[in-house]
Amino acid sequence: MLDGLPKELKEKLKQIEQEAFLELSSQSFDEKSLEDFRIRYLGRNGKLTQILKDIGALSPQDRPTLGQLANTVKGTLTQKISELSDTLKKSQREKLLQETQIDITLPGRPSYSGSFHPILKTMDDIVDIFKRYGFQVAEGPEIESDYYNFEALNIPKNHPARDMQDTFYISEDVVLRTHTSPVQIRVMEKFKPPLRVIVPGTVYRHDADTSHSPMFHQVEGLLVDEAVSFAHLKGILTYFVHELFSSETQVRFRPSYFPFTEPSAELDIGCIFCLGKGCRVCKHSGWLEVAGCGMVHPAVFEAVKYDTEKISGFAFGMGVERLTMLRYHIDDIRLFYENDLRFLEQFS
Ligand code: 2U9
Repeated sequence: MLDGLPKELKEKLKQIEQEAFLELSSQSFDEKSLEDFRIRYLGRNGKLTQILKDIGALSPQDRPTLGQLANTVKGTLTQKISELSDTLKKSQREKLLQETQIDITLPGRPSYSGSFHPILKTMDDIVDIFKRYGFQVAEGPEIESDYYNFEALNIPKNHPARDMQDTFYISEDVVLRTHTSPVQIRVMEKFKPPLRVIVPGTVYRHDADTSHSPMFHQVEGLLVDEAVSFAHLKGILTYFVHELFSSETQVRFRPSYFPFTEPSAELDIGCIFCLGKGCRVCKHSGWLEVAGCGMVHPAVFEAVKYDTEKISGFAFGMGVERLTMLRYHIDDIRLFYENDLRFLEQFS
């Protein structure tokens, strides 16, 4: 059926087709050489493109048949190139997957989650209990004036109680606070009674051994109102002990002395380890000291210009390290500050 068409073009087309398919089957291609091949045959100046142009110049009778033949060759070649290109891409993808393969049978790395430091945990637990009794949280500066840390709390200069406190002096009138009590003075200066405040904070005393650290934490409380009595103090602190330890825990109030409270007492709880039988922790007394407390001294109220005829109040203070050591049976205070993860992880 191709008889009568310009022989040379037909022969040339056949030759190009043969040549192209021979090349395709005898050579292995990569992306670049395949693209070169495509350009050589099908590019703007490619061999096949050239033939198509030549066919365009044939007479209208000869053009369709040879044109159809050329288009078939072009179609087959395009299809073959596209197949080869797909195969190349696929094997490239597979190679990449092989190289970047993840071994899903390897054991995973554990993820560590942080936790609250036991001191902070105890401090929060204590504060939360008092919040439920209507106390509000107050905070204040760790660097204090002699006035707020001592004078306003009925501890004048040369008072023997200043020796009890092992103060760090920054200058003659500026100290690192030895207790959080100056915060309650500042609160009373600002607000009128009735008042219920709970004051957690860091304090400093020049003291260090297995149960004392130069930096430690306290929670102090203050309640001021009309007709507040020692019975209220006993009631609230007994409830508190039952919530922080257990409802079975025994309490006792033992007379003591603090310059800022009168009368003053130490709060003891029945030993939580031997339940009062006597052990090493309670030094065979059956009791553990957990807080100090008392009725606020009138001299303290006078310093903040409260009317001592109208109001009265109670205050208490506790060392957070000591309570945490009791709660978790820790026998060396220094463990709290080393930040050894093996220690801290036990509280997560
Ligand atoms: C004001 C008036 C009175 C706070 C109090 C204690 C007793 C007490 C110690 C417990 C262990 C300190 O951490 S510790 O060493 N605290 O014994 N604290 S009464 O009394 C106040 C506070 C503020 C205005």
